[in-house]
Amino acid sequence: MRKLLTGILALVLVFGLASVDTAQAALKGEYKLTMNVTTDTAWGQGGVKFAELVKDYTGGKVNVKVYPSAQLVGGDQMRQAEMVSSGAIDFMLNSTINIAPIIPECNAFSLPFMFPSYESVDAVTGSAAGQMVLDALEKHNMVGLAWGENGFRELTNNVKPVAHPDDMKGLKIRVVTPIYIDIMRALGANAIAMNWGEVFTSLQQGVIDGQENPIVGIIIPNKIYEVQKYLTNWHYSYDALILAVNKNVWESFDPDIKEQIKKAAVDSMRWQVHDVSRVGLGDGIEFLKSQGMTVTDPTPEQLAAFREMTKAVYEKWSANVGADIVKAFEEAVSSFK
Ligand code: X2X
Repeated sequence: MRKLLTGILALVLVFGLASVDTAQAALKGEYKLTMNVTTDTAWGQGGVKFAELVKDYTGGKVNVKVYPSAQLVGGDQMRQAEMVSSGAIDFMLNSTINIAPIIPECNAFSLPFMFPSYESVDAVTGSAAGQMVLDALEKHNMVGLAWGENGFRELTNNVKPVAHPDDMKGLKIRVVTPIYIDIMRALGANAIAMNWGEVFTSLQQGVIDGQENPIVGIIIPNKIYEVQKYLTNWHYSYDALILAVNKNVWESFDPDIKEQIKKAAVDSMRWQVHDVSRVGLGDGIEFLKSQGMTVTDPTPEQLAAFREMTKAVYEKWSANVGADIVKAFEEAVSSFK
């Protein structure tokens, strides 16, 4: 009897330890998260917050390390999604713009003048329309955990105030993705494709005249006002962020860890959108003026002219995105106009 009990105890111990071992072996010492911006941008702060909350909610079991400034991809921001898809990188906090070359559904956010307000953005990201984009990630071996925000992209340049498409003729504007190249060309500008990491120096050296990016998210933290004189507050395109993870990495987590990481994603991104990105827009514009920038708010008629000139681009790229997603976006947007 004693022998039997000892035997059972030994078995329990061996199997007990083995199962603890496998659970722990499944966790890596470090999970890499890529971003192509610095940690002091609104976007970057969201990535840092996510890593902190993951550590907190998993009781230190999961360690996410943030790699900013596209350092894991040699500065090539478009490669991040591909590397998370293949598993070479675990997590990304990435712009839909940078994901779109492999997942065209992401271009739905970049369609010119799609969103009139933040409410209309939230109507998309908080509904089945946004879910359609996240589902598209799954087909590429990634799981979308939460939406973050880079923001409405505003135009800056060094040549003249831009209030109407006529003002854009010949301006050399840096963009990063094919849909924006088409938009800039439709408006008469010369579009130049370039990674974000090279933009500040190129503006400084006059290689380009202008660029487009969100005010609070990017223009202020990157001191773009030091090398740009004019800003056009035209909300021509909205830039959403997706916090995503490689699917095999995701499946390797047990249900408790999944729940804790999902909560860290939702909480950190809610904070990033509502307490960082959307705070201080009015002050931000005043700040840019105090730094010597001239800020132009196009009139409704001028905005209509921009919209009219980019209509063909909207139609062309809708086919690339997929008619069903564009329709779902348009319906969500019009419910909140
Ligand atoms: O490259 C840009 O303009 C940036 C930083 O906004 C993106 O990554 C899309």
